Amino acid sequence: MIYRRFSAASTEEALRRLRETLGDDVLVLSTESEPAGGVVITAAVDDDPGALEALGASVGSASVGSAPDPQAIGASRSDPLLGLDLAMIRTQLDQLGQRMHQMHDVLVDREEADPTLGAEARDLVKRLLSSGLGRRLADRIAHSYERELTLLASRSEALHASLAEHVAVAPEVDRRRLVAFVGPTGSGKTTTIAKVAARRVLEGGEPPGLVVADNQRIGAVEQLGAYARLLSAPLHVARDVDEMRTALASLADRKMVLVDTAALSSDPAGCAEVKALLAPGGREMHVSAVVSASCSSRSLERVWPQLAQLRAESCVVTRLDECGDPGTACTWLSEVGLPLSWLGTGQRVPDDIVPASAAGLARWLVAA
Ligand SMILES: Nc1nc2c(ncn2[C@@H]2O[C@H](COP(=O)(O)OP(=O)(O)O)[C@@H](O)[C@H]2O)c(=O)[nH]1
Ligand SMILES: [Mg+2]
Repeated sequence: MIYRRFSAASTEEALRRLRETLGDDVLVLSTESEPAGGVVITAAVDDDPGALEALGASVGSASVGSAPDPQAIGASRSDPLLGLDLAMIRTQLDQLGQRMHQMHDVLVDREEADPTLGAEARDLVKRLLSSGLGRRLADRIAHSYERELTLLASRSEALHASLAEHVAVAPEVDRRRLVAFVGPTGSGKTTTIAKVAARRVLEGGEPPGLVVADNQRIGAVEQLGAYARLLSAPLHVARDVDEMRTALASLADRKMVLVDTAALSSDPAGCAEVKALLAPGGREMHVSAVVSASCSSRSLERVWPQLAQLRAESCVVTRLDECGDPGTACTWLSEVGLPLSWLGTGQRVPDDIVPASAAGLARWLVAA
């Protein structure tokens, strides 16, 4: 993310200047009035402006669109306004991350293994812990694994069965007609909708109806609109409850309708607004959380009350490709009792999404 502050005599003027500088795909973080008059807008923009185009270009193709090299981006950026050397900060964060991993490994090795587990199950615990899974959950999975090994033919079957017992999956979400995606900024809501919609079309299904209920992100309509055009999917904008009612009524004959929402932040008013906008969907509306696998357990815990308020029933975990450690998200899901629906494994639309399954989890959690 690149952050900028724009001051101007009026909000309109500040917005015009920030759009001229950063383009349309920016996120307004705050608008403050100056004591002496005028306003200051703080905005953020993804530090990979080419990503959206790359995604758009790859719809319908199996091979186009690869993730940008984060090192290259970091090395080429500095922020004169904030006086930050972003490349240096990135390097230091990388080094810090590596040291934390080393410390984590040392601690895991020192932890007392459950003496009731056999050697193979203890080894499984170690592998689960190193992909970020919580100790208690890892122990429970390992106990199930030992039991399943005595019942099932192969180790992988035993592993899948033990994972399925403790981390719920809900792959049938894509059979729901009306699904809204909610979650923090940049978690991948819009991209997930594009992936799900594009998969549906590539499988020969009717293009899903798309509804943008995101008043917060400048360019939100254009972002989903680009996919809607490519997929010949009807797109509706719902800025308020009446528009949502109208949008849902005109999409009533669609077999699938996907609703994009504004990002959840620490401001509870934002969550209340999302809730009000989704209300016309009634009981038919399935609410799916979208969180990034790179989120810390603290940020997941922080966002949970809002997801619970919105009655999230399942969860998409994105950015497995970047994080490689889905254990933190899985532990949180099992604690809050939210089933996993899809795994986001990259930026490409629609290739980089897989319905959640125990086998898929095993691949990411223990490379099995
Ligand atoms: N590497 C990676 N990037 C992703 C994934 N899902 C989304 N993104 C990227 O994350 C950024 C924010 O995604 P977006 O869908 O706009 O997030 P939203 O704010 O929740 O709607 C975009 O650059 C996406 O390409 C994923 O699974 N892996
Ligand atoms: Mg979005």
